[in-house]
Amino acid sequence: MLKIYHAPRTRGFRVVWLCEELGTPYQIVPVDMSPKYRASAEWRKLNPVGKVPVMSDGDLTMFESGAMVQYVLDKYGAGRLQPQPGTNDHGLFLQWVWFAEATFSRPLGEIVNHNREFADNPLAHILDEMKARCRLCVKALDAALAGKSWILGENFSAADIMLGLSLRGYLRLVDKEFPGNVAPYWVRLTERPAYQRAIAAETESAG
Ligand SMILES: N[C@@H](CCC(=O)N[C@@H](CS)C(=O)NCC(=O)O)C(=O)O
Repeated sequence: MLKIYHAPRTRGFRVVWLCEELGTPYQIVPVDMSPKYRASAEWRKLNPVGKVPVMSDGDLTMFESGAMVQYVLDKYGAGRLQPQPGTNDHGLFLQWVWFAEATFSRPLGEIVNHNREFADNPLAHILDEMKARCRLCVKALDAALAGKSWILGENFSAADIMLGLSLRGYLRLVDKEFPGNVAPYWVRLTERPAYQRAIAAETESAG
């Protein structure tokens, strides 16, 4: 069975949610998020830079949440939740998957790291700059979602899962609500039964 080494509200939620959407069996293995544990030799063996998540499937062990999502789609998706590879739609799917992590989640993660590492003296102008980058991502999403239910149109895909986790972080770290088309998109995402099951599984795993 897939094992997802995960801590609440972090990127492993993408894989948990995807497994819930696909009906793929998985188990959440809770991770101690303390910097001390993440720097330990035990954890660095699984993730060499001390981050979460990690996923294992038999004798395969992986880090990088987007790569895990793609692996699960390709191995267990049977064509669901991603367009046919090699098509224009798949190109746009990859664009939004990568945007969610490489462009949007990056400044969100840096806000968390800055607040932790410089808790005694957080630099407001640095935090403001990172928040501005996050708001620009939400503005891009607002424009891209015009007239659509999901980021690729009428079909929900794993790109929405990737983006959904970033939007979840945005609400916690940047602004308490979304503008324009992003607000109803967020409602649609969080009303999905698989999203709600993933939240329940995450909460239960945290004890
Ligand atoms: N690109 C990586 C980023 C992993 C990442 O930054 N994870 C965060 C939690 S969501 C973390 O472990 N942060 C702790 C740190 O960077 O010190 C992925 O998608 O898995």
